[in-house]
Amino acid sequence: MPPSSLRVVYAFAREMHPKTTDIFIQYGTAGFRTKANLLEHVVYRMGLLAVIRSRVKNGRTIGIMITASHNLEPDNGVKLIDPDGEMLEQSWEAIATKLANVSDNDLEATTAEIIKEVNANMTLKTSIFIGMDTRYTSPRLAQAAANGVMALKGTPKEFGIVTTPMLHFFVKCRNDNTYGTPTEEGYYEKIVGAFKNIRQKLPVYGNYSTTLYVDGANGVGGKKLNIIKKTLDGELDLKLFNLGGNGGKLNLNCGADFVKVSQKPPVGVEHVPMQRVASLDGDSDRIVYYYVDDKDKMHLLDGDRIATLLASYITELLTASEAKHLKLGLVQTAYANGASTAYITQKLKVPVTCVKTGVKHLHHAALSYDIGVYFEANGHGTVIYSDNAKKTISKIAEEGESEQRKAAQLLLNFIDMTNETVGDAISDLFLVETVLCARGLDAEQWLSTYDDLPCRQVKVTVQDRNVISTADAERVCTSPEGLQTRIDELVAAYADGRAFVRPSGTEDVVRVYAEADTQQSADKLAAEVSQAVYDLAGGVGNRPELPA
Ligand code: 16G
Ligand code: MG
Repeated sequence: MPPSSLRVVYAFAREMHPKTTDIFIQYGTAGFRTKANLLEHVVYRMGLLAVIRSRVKNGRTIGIMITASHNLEPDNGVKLIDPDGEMLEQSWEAIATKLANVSDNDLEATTAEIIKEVNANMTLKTSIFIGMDTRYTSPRLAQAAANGVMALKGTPKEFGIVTTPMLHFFVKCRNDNTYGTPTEEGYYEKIVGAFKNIRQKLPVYGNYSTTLYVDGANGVGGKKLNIIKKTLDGELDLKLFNLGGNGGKLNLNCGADFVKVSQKPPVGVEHVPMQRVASLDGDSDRIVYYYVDDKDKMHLLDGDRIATLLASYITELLTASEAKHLKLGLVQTAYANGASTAYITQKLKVPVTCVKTGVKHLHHAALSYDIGVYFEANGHGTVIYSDNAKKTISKIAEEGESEQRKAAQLLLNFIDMTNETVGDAISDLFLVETVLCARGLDAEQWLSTYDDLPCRQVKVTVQDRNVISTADAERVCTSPEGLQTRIDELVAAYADGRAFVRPSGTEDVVRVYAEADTQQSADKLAAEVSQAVYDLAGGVGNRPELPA
């Protein structure tokens, strides 16, 4: 397409979605994310980019999701979904950043330049899927995205309010119809259908109870579970809280991120001692569990716990179906509790890979196994199965001996219940419930599998967080000079001590993580490392204090 036919790109931009700020914005770990009122031009431009990306991919469908996940209501964000339902290819992040930041006057020329650079065939037909979370700023941004798509003669298809993982699923199904039907009904049919199917084969026994409380973070996940709930015939008794009504604010003192980081139960959830609660985040791609014991102490079952639960059950089914040659591996980040890694490698004998924070890194590493289980401690994760694994398991399900067949059939249901494109709180919830039911476990028994090391996460504000560089999956800090040496000295003073620092990809802060043999030590170590960051990396505001 010659640049002259891109006039409309500029006209749309100038008249409807002008760039009103000079603040530089970067496509980060999970797309662009900032105050909603700074995003309209960015989202419009991502509409343009989605069409270009689709045309580079032979007209295959690309997704645009409007969400700021677990951030509070005033924020919003946008990310692109690639044809197989995965995150946007990393090399395109710089292109997205460039397009988002040029002036309106340069937009037409930059768009033309990008089209040329990536060699997109602009005559191809293309449809772009658009979804959004429940924020009040989302509809307006979704419209800007659709306008961007239309400016380059793509066809937008809007799904309205959906969870982020649903949109990933729709994109995958649209480009590969063997995976499922690209509609909300298609999603329920596959994932919830598989759960109901497996529940017929696994009677409730032992300490497992079908009552599950859910903290919906006042976001989209709870609303969707409310739809699903009506179709569950006693297989699971969902009691839903924080559904967005009654003045509940999105992610405010509730949701998976709040529960994980503050290690406190969310507001708005009825308190029943020992009751298992699943807490989702605002766009429903994270889930953690917790319960409060009869002494009012909260016990967290985070992404590490879910990963180990799923990995051990899949291993059990692989052994029973005699498909042991399929290589199962687990992918974690530096945030994984040291005790979980020890348990996985030493007890489960499952290999572990550690990668940088961010789903795309985990997903990528998981692809190297026949069956890759990946989870961030924050509750984002899923399981992915290679074609070879699926074929092998299907064959055993048909041709194996009776016991092998049974296990392989359960495994096939398990695969269907999994949203393999990305971490999915709803899919993960059904997977966890299946394993707990199959093993007759209550939350306390699940927790007793191994003992977490106490840990603490804190943030430090510095002038420029990019002065912090890391290596070795973020476990070593390579700049500023002297910081790692200081961290090593501090860590050495604690039993089971471990600490690392990294610049956040979603907030203008440096994150500090510490663990040690007692909570007091973990808190103290985190505070000491924070002081080191403050001193050596240009801290601003009050110097972090040591606990009394
Ligand atoms: C985003 C990432 C998540 C990561 C988090 C880290 C996706 C879909 N989400 O939420 O994986 O754990 O960022 O945030 O990639 P941070 O860089 O601010 O610590
Ligand atoms: Mg999220």
